[in-house]
Amino acid sequence: MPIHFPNITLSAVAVRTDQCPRKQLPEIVMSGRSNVGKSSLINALSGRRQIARVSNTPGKTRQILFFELDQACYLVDLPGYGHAAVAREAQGSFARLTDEYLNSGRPIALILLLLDIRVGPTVQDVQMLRWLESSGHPWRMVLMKSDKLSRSAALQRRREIARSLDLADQEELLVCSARNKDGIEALRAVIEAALAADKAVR
Ligand SMILES: Nc1nc2c(ncn2[C@@H]2O[C@H](COP(=O)(O)OP(=O)(O)OP(=O)(O)O)[C@@H](O)[C@H]2O)c(=O)[nH]1
Ligand SMILES: [Mg+2]
Repeated sequence: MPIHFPNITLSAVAVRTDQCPRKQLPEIVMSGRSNVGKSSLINALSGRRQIARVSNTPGKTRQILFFELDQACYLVDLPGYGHAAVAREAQGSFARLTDEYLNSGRPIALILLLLDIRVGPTVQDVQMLRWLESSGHPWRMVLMKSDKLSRSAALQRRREIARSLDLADQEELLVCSARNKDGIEALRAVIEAALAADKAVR
């Protein structure tokens, strides 16, 4: 069934995993470095300008936010990791929350790992990627802020990033922009496919 993406509401805010929603819906998870555009991507997917809070201040999202999407799934906005401007101590507590969430047996249908297409993978992105590969969860990498590059430069960066991470199929890396909406329709289709696949295995 196609998802009506504008039908989105914030339904839970968790600072501890026992505050995650009780309702069992498949979860589509946004992960990645602070400031990479996780909250912006939720806004772009839904076409709602400010459903998720966006800011120029890194470390804006400090809790796990659950957005219920069209009664079909939750879009999960994780706190970003690894920005120098966020105090180390605070980073530790977000990282713990994220770890607990990812390891608490939630019904995860897809994890999106967002990278800045210009910056490429950081040490923590590589750690996250290796964890994803061993986790058994379906995942996709999303190269954000493509509006900052020409189309040909974006595709060149995609090749370089795929090669540097030993990812065989560079076509699997989605090129996206929350600003000019490049790749957003393709990502909606990826989410719908992940939900269909999830339904088939549960
Ligand atoms: N040019 C451009 N800017 C973007 C894009 N996506 C996000 N931004 C900007 O990047 C900054 C951070 O965006 P957020 O969506 O708050 O990033 P986040 O990953 O949620 O950050 P945390 O909540 O700190 O983890 C904001 O200034 C956004 O406007 C994009 O696709 N293109
Ligand atoms: Mg955020």
